[in-house]
Amino acid sequence: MNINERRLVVVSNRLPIVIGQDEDRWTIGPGSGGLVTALAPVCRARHGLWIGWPGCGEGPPLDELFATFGAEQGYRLSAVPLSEEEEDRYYRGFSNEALWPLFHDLLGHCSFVRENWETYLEVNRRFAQVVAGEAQDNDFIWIHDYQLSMVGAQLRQMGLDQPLGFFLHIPFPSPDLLRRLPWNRELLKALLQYDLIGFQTVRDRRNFVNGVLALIPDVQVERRGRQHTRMRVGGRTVKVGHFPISIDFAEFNDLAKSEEVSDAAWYLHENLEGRQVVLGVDRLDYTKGIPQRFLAFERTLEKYPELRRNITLLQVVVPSRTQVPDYQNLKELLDQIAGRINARFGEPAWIPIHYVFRCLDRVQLLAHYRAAEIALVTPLRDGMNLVAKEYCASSVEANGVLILSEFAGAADQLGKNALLVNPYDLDATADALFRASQMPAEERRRRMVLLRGQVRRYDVHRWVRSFMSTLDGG
Ligand code: GDG
Repeated sequence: MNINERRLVVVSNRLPIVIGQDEDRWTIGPGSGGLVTALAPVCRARHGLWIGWPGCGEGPPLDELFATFGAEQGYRLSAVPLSEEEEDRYYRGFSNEALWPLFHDLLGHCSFVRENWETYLEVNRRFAQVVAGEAQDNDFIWIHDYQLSMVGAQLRQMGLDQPLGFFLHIPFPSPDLLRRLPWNRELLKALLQYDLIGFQTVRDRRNFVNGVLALIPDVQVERRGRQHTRMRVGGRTVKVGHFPISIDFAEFNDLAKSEEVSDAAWYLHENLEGRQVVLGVDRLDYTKGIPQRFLAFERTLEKYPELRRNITLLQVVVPSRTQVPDYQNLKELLDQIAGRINARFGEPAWIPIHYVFRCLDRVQLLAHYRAAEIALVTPLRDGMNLVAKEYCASSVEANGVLILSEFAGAADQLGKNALLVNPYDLDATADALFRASQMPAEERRRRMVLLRGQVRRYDVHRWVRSFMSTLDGG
């Protein structure tokens, strides 16, 4: 059966929803974040099913809310409930304090606890049970991200033989780093149970293949192609490919042009008194390099005093993983650094860093993208980074400059026309900021037109098609 005729079942840690309460009425709406932004349009187009943890306890009437959501959004939801202890060990403990930092090359943030690993296995088995309960013969089951790496292996054990795909949204570490994980072989063997394993970049794909060859005996590379590598494992063929995720370009482009966004962008700029706006937008996360970004901005003001009063850093930080201690510490650190820099350089009529700690609605987010002359996207390490692509898609006048970390997956595609920086190099980042602030209009335009063309051509729909056709093809 052709993959396109199959029903799409997406499995991810969190369902793509936000449940809230309006007086005594429960409400449900679509969530935010990289994965949701990318997959919701695909699920909608294919009338699919999305399975995941609803992110709440037993209070809300899920059946009723899911029916409302299905009618509004055009795809169905199915919940995997988790107890508080499971959430703590599987999600906070193993996913976010072991895999997340290890896979982002930040070994110092890792803690490897056996009980957390065991709960991770157990919760992955529970996800597999819910998937098995919902599965039909004609499904294509697409599992997402590091929280659910073992679900495919569990499904195989339960006897399911539908095509299984896995996509890792975050980077995959080098074999040297992977060796640090006490359960590295179990993890690799489980991943090899999928039919197709997708990574964001060539480098992640190469790290995985090299990790398998170094740690798992009796696996052969059958063929190394441009788009994917075929590996032979216990009589089966597993494809390992790279598929840079993207956004719905047309959706961003259209909304960015709307009157609502144009007006909001104009007001935002007026409030900052016409100064050049440098924008940062990130989830609160130590991988995003926000403290280093503040320090690079400080270095810019030291090194290029002519920019003082003429430039403002507008940093939006979306609250995230607030239960994890490293994230609480990060929030305090950011308050401290921004406060110190503003006290050092600020004047009655000029605040160097405007730092907002909340989630913006979509119109405001796009207004921020449109209002900013420069986007400063400088993660220490990032699977892809959709903010970089959204900024380009929203720069409808093609006059923005993108400064991008060389350690974001997005650098592979956008590096040629962005200004690439090493976020640990404060001087180089300061120089890039200065260069961006002085860049002549025609150079800004030339670069941004090419960036927009790149994001338009390789949009999220192409990402899905390319993943599926690789699974289907030879
Ligand atoms: C993971 C990987 C990979 C941000 N602030 C607001 C807001 N956002 C939305 C953005 C964007 C998303 O959140 C962030 O996506 P990123 O790609 O930057 O980062 P992660 O959340 O870490 O995502 C990443 C991604 O998965 C996809 O594979 O690119 O590397 O880490 O879409 O628009 N949305 C709203 N208000 C905000 O204030 N509404």
